[in-house]
Amino acid sequence: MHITLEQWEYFDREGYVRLGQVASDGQLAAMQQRIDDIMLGTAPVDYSQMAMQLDREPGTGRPGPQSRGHKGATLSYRKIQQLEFDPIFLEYMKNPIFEEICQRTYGVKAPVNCFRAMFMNKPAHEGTYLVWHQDRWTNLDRDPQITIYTALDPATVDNGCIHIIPRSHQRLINPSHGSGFLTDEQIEEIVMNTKHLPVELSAGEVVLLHNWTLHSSSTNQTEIPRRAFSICYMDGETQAKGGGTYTRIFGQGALTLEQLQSR
Ligand SMILES: O=C(O)CCC(=O)C(=O)O
Repeated sequence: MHITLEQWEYFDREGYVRLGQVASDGQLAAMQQRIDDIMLGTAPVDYSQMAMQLDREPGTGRPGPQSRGHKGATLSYRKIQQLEFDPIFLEYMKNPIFEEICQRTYGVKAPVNCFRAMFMNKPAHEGTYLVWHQDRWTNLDRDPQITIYTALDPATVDNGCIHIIPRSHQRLINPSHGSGFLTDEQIEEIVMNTKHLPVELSAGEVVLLHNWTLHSSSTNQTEIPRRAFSICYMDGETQAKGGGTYTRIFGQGALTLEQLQSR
């Protein structure tokens, strides 16, 4: 599988492009099972490495803190990060088509790190509204360019698929916000007057997103969970203010599955 010239042209113009099914059936099933096992606390992973956030904190009804460690056996997690420390997810992240995308973006021999490998979930009949934003972070000395977004379940408007604004990747809307979120006024002015595109996906389908493409997502009105795996790859030379260690995925010094498994 390769990205065609037409797909690259489409991505450059629109700020996203659909890549179809990338994972094999077996790989998709393994990721679906593994993420549930991680949530249920039964996966052979180092939970102290992973940031895990409940969709609703008991007692408050709001999302819980995003902090390291397991928060209880439930499928109602909102977000789980550091999935690069799981061999099943790491293997998927190393797919040659993703390497090809990184090489086109960051250079053929450039080292590429994982900025984040994140599970985003809208549990059945739950989920939280995610405000319109661009994926960028002011603590980094350069912006990551690409996110590979894989549906682990069918994603529909009714179960809270992401919505995007095509062609919004040409400029930063709110450069002073630490993580690219829009103000209420900007949402009113830009988002309300522009056509949104719901990105409905089948399980296993992948969309490549430019990090500056505006996106948002809503709650889940159905009994079908909306699980997704989002990988943001960044230039391996990126420096973070205050330090920060990131896992090398492609290029010299890349973490191998064997190294991960022998930890
Ligand atoms: O899955 C979602 O609802 C949002 C994900 C997101 O914001 C991202 O992958 O950057």
